[in-house]
Amino acid sequence: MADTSQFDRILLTGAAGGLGRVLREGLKPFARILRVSDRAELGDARPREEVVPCDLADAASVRRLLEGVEAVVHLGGISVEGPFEPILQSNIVGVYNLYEAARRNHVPRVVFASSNHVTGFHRQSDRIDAQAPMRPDGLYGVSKCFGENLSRFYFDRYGIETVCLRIGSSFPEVRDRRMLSTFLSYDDLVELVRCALFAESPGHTVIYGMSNNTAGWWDNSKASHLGFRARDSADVQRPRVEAQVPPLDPADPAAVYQGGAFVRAGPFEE
Ligand code: NAI
Ligand code: 15L
Repeated sequence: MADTSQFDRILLTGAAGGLGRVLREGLKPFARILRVSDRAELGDARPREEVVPCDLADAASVRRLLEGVEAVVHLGGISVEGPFEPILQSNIVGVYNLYEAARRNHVPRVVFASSNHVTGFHRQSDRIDAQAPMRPDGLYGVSKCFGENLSRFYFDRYGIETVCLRIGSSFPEVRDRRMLSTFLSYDDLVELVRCALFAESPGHTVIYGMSNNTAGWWDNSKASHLGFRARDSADVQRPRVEAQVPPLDPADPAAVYQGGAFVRAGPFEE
């Protein structure tokens, strides 16, 4: 895949979500047709779009969803910590269905929205890279570990390339002090996904999704072959955030660990 070429058809799952709405526009230049999917309402198809509703937990539907697709940007799933059953269906069964459908439909590349919560129980005082041990901070993080490991298996066994994006915090603006380290601007998100789609032979690569934040905890040097260069930084928002958001008690686990409040979420089951 050359850097300047367009894909014929890209599938975007989770297209009704927060990041899906951003990438629904942001991916348009890269494909003749963008197929957008979600189990939530997506509205009418826009120019150069196909709208295909689908529940990721339904294997037969997911198999049809990937027909005729050259690349998948997989955002669909539960995006926060919570009870196990929905995470099981959307993130574990769902990602398995997606990779099985990719294998059967000969889809060569997936960009997988993983999460910083795969390593959320590393300390904020640590700098880590993608080879640091997985230390998920909840069931949601565990489900993203499953997705990353499944994608590794599908590369080693079937040659399906995946770039796993361990996204930090991608929102319109920095909301709290932790996000001064984890922030990924929407423009940088689009650029990161572009790099993941067009990189020459990425094989199986894991990269943290963050802007150029001075306080960042993650070293992406082992993913430099993707060519991702963040243009934005949380730093410019620091004065506003520090004026508006009081610091946490330093002993609060949310201030100690990279996963923030996720490390103390739940339990959700009796
Ligand atoms: P979101 O919760 O706004 O969107 C997720 C979408 O997935 C929703 O539209 C939902 O309807 C859909 N979905 C859930 N289960 C489904 C199923 N079984 N079948 C079909 N669709 C299903 O989340 P957001 O913020 O847009 O995140 C997108 C992806 O990026 C998620 O996978 C999330 O885990 C990941 N991520 C996001 C981060 C962020 O800062 N926004 C940080 C780290 C990871
Ligand atoms: C995530 O994985 C979530 O999807 C997102 O909603 C944020 O909570 C983000 O991590 C974060 O760590 O800020």
